[in-house]
Amino acid sequence: MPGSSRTDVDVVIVGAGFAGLYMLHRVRDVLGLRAVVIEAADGVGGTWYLNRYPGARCDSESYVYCYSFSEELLQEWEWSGKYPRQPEILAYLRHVAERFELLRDIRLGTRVEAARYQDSDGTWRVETSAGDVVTSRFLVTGVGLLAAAPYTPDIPGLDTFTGECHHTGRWPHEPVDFAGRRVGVIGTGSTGVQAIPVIAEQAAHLHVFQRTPQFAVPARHHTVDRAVLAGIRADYDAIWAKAKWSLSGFPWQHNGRSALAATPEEVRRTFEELWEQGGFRFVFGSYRDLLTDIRANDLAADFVRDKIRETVTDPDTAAKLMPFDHPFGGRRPIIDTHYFETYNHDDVTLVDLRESPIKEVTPQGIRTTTEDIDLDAIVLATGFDAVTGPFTRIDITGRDGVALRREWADGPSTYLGLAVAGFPNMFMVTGPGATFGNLPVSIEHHVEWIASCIEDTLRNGLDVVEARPEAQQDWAEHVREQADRIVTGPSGSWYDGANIPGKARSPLFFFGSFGLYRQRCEDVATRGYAGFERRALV
Ligand code: N01
Repeated sequence: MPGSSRTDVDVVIVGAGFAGLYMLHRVRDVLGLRAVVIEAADGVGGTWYLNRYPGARCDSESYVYCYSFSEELLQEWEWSGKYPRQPEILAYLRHVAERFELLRDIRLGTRVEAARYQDSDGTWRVETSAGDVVTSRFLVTGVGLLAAAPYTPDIPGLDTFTGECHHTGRWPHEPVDFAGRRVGVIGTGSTGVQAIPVIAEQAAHLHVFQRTPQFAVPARHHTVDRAVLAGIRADYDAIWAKAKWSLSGFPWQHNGRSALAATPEEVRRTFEELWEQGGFRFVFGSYRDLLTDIRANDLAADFVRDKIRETVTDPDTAAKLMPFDHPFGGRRPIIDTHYFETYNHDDVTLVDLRESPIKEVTPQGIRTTTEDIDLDAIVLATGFDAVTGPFTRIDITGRDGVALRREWADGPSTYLGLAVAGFPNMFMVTGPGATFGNLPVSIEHHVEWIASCIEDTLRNGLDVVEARPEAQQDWAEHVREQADRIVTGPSGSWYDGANIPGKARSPLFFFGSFGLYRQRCEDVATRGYAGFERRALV
């Protein structure tokens, strides 16, 4: 594959998480291009380097939360449990970086501050926090959906708090000891729900500050039985084939039936079985209309609310924990371990912020409209400026000096979540408008698609590849149609930007299936990268 000596490298890759590591391997070791990864953190791992909060664990099953591109890697890595904890995933990604000799082309501790497309010669100038500039033909972002852009709400007095205060997405590398301390956790999304039971075990008293109650399904975490693992390893080809063409990146589908056609007893039995199995099967391996027909969805929502009622002994607390304002799956489904049970402990108190909102943080703790709660530590599990935030933190300018931040001010628009009109030779791994689900499956797909597009462009002697505005417009409409089709679609969470005050609200994902999306990307490639303009520079 011909590189070009006009630039420092052929490809600059931003971020050294799942996406950046594989992208580097693909363009450097498979295509033979010169590439560098630039990563702000001091280690590889992306999300899993940064999110070290107590209880941090993946909620996709370990055997599919990994790369599939290397049979040797699949066969040699031993997962310890059904769901991998953060240190284990980080160890896995470090292993990948070492095994494929990636580290020599990764610049750690260096932030990409700006990336500017040069109209004159069709190259990118990437400016880093080290004060230098790297030039390249292609720019590929592997900035992730969340971790690069933690969100801290603007709560009056937060900076006056004299105790310890940490955002879960920027957790210290040294252990934080909550033993004997009064702790407050703000936020009950996936992160808070994972952290709360673990912090409750250590703290003298835990106050949970909840604004929106959430649906959560038990994980049923357990260690992996060696015999089960051997079976999985022997069957990996079939497992990946299923996952790649599935609804959401997992190797199973819904049961093909409508919840509305089943008797109440059958529905109950099906839900009970899935509840016992734990994890995302309850969401994606259940009835086919669970996420598309509000009447089917209500059956699942009622079932989960019943479980909360059964689990939480104090009826008043149970009532506060039950969501009624959004459909099941309308926000990102949460997988928990002993979350609702935690509220049965005497030293755990739920503060319902809808009844008594936070007025301010004081030097001693949190003041709500009804009481002062003294705390030694505050944990901000308050989420992220998701999907677009990691991009808008970088000053990216495309053709004619147009800023990506400005282009996306009213919500992002992309072609397939992979490219943006006006930003030639820039590709995004899991950009806005792509699928959302078991992310390593999306990431591998994107990396391979992008690498093939670059390869094909260079092989044809072309210099520039750019999404056409009309193709982008069509895709944006398709994304919106799919979001509307899902009755549980975005409803006031990071899924559509609603969690960030002032952020434009628009669907940030393609809510059609992974299979549908993969097919569309394959068709585009087969038709000579239809919807892209490719040209040689004269
Ligand atoms: O963030 P969130 P997260 N006052 O935005 C609350 C992934 N993830 O970090 O709902 C009081 O979901 C906010 O309240 P409300 C996963 O995709 C994956 O938990 O806006 N509360 C909410 O409760 C997940 O979806 C794993 O009313 C305030 C919480 O903070 C995504 O990360 C594990 C507030 C934020 O919830 C984000 O999850 C963990 C305020 N001013 C996370 N502002 C895996 O297992 C915000 N909140 C792979």
